[in-house]
Amino acid sequence: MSDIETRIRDFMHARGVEVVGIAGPERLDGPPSLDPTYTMPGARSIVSFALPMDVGAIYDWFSKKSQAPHELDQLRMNQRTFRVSRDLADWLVSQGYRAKEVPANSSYRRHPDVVSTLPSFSHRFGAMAAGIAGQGWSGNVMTKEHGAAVYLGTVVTDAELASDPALPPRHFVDEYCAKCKLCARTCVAGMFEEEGEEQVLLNGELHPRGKRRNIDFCNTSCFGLHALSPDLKWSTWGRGWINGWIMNPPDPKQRRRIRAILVLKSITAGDSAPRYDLIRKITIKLYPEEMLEYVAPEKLPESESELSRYLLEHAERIVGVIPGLKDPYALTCGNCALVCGPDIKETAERYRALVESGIVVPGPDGLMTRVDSFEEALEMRRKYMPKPSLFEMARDALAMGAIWYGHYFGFEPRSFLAGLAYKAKLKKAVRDAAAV
Ligand code: B12
Repeated sequence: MSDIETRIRDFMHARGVEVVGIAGPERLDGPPSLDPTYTMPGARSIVSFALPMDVGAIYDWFSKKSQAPHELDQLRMNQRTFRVSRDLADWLVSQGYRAKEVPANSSYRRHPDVVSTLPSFSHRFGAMAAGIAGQGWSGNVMTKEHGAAVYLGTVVTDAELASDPALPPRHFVDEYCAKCKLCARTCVAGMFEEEGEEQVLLNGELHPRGKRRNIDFCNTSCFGLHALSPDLKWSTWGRGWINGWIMNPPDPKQRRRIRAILVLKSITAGDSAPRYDLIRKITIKLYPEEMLEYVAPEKLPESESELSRYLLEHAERIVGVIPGLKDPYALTCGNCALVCGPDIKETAERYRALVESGIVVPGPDGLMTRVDSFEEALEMRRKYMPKPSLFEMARDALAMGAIWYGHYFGFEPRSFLAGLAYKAKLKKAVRDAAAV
């Protein structure tokens, strides 16, 4: 019988997963979110895998042709990574090991700052440790096969597995990003810059990425609270604009002010809680396969307005999102990952599709509508921007608080201490590297 590592790969390939890697016990030294025992006590190794995003859906998204294909891809593929992970974990158990899948997303450790979003396990760091990916400039990890436009999954196990070879820490940043960095220009809030690196310490090696200016910039644009490009020429699919940031980029160091704007903007949108609940539920809960049958391509209505109604019903009735959802399209950005293809030419193609696509704003029928200019967008927003009532805002703010504080508030001494130890190691490694 072939070794367990080969049988794991065969199991994954049989399920259509081509990009799969293994990291054994000696390869799991890094930030606390690379510790598999947090997910399953006694875990010793991980299996990491990546599934590609639908590239056609990315072009529909960037060119503002339609939001739906990529939203459906996110729904289907987050459930698929979860399903494949669960199946692999069950199979490993049938082989006499213990194993557990890591949820696709939204499984954060409890923390006094509920928006710190420190994961139970980091799929990114797992993918780097298992040799299937390397850190890219945006902080997303890149695969040789699909760039950063992938969905990641991980299974932890108590099996002592042999590790696959890892990529050199600077592989993508030096070989690819140094000639590209278009991801930085796709971020409407400028979460990271084109110049200036920061490091992550993994297995004694420093892995570079673009220096983050303020992670709340990503929380803001990725949650659709600010959607307009700095040059006012294109947008994400978000409905929100932060007027104070138009032609006046915010100072990333004003952390409290930016966090306050993020919170205020999200609790006055009127539907933030059901939108986040939708993102959370499709990434942290594994639904029965029937859940996806309802959104099988052949079942979907043709017209955008009927499709929007159909997916809204799916979110409410089948996903079970809390009341108050106005549109089924909870995701609005992800540009920095979606733009990043298997080669620089493809990335440049996607970037062009985005920046030449114009601006989308709420239109007459409540659907997002594409316009060519900032002036037209202003006019459309004046006419059709939804204005939630005070009651809707208050209900939504309470629901948002209940979700975030209910699931993520607290203090975990183990994580805190592990974080301090990691930070000290990182500081020393950066200092030593600078001294060389
Ligand atoms: C939290 C989170 C977010 C947050 C924060 C992102 C961040 N910190 O990087 C927000 C909401 C902003 C976000 C945005 C996006 N995300 Co996200 N997100 C996650 C999540 C849950 C964890 C990310 C992570 O690994 N954080 C840990 C590390 C990377 O964060 P860090 O800032 O480097 O940590 C530093 C310190 O905090 C410390 N540290 C690390 N871990 C820990 C733990 C503890 C306890 C302590 C004390 C300290 C500590 O060390 C690090 C520095 O050395 C994962 C799912 C998962 N479970 O892995 C998805 C994931 C990373 N997201 C993903 C994607 C695609 C996106 C978006 C493109 C939006 C989208 N469409 O989904 C953007 C990209 C933004 C960007 N450029 O990073 C994909 C990534 C795919 C890829 N190719 O890398 C993932 C893997 C989801 C999936 N299953 O595919 N995301």
